[in-house]
Amino acid sequence: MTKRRAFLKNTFLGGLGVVAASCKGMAKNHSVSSNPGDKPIVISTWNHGQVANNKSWEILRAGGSALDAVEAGVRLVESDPEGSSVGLGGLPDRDGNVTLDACIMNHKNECGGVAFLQNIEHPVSVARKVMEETPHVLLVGEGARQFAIQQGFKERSLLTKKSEQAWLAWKKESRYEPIINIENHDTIGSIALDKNGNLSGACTTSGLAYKMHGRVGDSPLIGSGLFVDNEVGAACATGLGEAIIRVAGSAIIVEMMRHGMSPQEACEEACKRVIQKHEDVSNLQVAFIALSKTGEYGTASLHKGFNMALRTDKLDTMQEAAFQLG
Ligand code: SD4
Repeated sequence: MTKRRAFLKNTFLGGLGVVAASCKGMAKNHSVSSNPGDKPIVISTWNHGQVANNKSWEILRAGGSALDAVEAGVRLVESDPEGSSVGLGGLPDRDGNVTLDACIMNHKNECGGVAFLQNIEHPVSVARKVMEETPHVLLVGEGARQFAIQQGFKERSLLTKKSEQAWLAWKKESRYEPIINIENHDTIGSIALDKNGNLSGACTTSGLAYKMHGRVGDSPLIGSGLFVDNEVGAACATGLGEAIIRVAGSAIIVEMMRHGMSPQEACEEACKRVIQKHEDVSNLQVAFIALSKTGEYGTASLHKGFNMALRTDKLDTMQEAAFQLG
């Protein structure tokens, strides 16, 4: 750790009334970490993050921008009909509608998002259009759909036979009980640092399966599902959106990094914050990934089971997150 980082970290933690030692040893497994100076680099959530990373890597290796890389990467996952929590084939809400949330943010703090969007396969690209073509940050529902059509996106049904059958089976009992880590393919969040040293991120999801109609999670919300500050670093979240929003998960990670924490320490501290703010976390999963301006990375979750895909010039691998609860 640099002297400056150590000084900033201790000052910041002191201000919070937290001792620096509390960051150490709180995770139940080893800390993943860091690789300063290794760029380009891309990190993404869950196993399907490797699919996204491979696409992003083609762009990054050729000298392309982090923004183009993360968009292209997560689009592949949006189009995979086997993925039950993103785009095509995503499990619907409790009334049988597939509703999508996504956002994107670049190295200039420009950002765009869509929420509660239906019948458009690539919400992340609509989010990018919101960022680039409108004076706004977030469009929702019917307005977002109309905007997408104006921008040339085609409508299609995103409910597949498989996701419809799963919904019909769920409807027999209609029990609304989100359960953690049932399947390892969830929201895709991706963060990249390109050859020019610029950071960007993207996040896209169909949200919680069988949610209330109209429910929006953290994934389209800048500061919750995703945050990028090119001077410092970027973070992205997955898991129960309501819990992530309550602590502004991605924004606080970037702020903690600004004040001297490593991406790993900041992700762990954000998990700790979620635990502090909830009475019962036994059935609540939240996970974060983070990347610094210098190419250090980290990942942490509340419960065991979350993993992050990592791609650099030397590495193409999955990393288990450090988890807080046994
Ligand atoms: C949401 N955060 O809509 C998303 C879902 C998710 O792992 O990431 N699940 O709350």
